[in-house]
Amino acid sequence: MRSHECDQKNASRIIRAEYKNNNPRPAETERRMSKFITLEGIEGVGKTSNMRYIKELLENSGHDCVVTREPGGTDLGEALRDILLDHSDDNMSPDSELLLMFAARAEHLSKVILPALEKDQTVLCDRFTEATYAYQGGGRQLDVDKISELEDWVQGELRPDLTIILDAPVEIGRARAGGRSEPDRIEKEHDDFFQRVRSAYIELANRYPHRICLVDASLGLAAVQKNIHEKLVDYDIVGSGIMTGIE
Ligand code: Z5A
Repeated sequence: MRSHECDQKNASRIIRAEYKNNNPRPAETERRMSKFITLEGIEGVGKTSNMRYIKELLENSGHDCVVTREPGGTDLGEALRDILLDHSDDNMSPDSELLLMFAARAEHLSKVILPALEKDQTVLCDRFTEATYAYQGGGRQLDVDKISELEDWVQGELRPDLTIILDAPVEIGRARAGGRSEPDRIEKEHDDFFQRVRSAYIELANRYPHRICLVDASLGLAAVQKNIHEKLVDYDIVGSGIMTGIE
């Protein structure tokens, strides 16, 4: 192992050890429901439209849910989100963009995600690190090893229990999102960029099928929700008999 990798691994271990010392985790047998679930996809595929549906399914299945988003979820994270998406800074370097995403994530993990998981709550997050692999890795074509090093440093061993990627052709997502206000700095990218983002998401689902799945988001909303429900059952997050008032 290279010495800087060694240093990073040690730093990560120390941060996690400090967190655990200050916030003792309930014994494994006491932890019943706590899951970390993330929702991903290119713009306009329906993440916002499906968050409430997933939350309701989880709550009807007995999960105590915390709903949050990235970049954002904390005061600092929301301030960084404004900087990241503000189209007045069109010259932000890809490395700065990557580091700001992880700065927001470090804050989000320490203030919101880890404390909720420690309290046996289920965290439902609109985007997480898979978005970084897709947008900064795929879209911006940054070195994936850099992202992986930051992921290990900031998250330690934590990965979502389940990531649902809503997948649809770029033209469908863009058409659905099209009627809204002025596009932000990332939404202003060209179709090629979003094609690479979509391909990176598909590659992630193929590489980690035990924790990442694709749902065809080009279908109508009712069919998409039925498929999301089936995935939550398949991955043992909710029972098959669980319904929502939305169905
Ligand atoms: N980003 C990054 O680069 N790196 C990172 O690490 C992270 C993020 C964490 C955050 O944007 C930006 O940050 C994002 C990636 C980047 N940039 N982009 N592009 P965001 O996640 O807050 O926003 P967004 O991706 O732009 O999401 P969105 O545009 O709000 O889309 P959505 O939430 O997926 O879609 P929606 O609002 O639910 O639906 C759009 C419309 O389609 C709406 O009118 C719905 O009624 C309709 N809809 C939804 N589903 C359907 C179906 N099935 N049929 C028909 N119509 C539908």
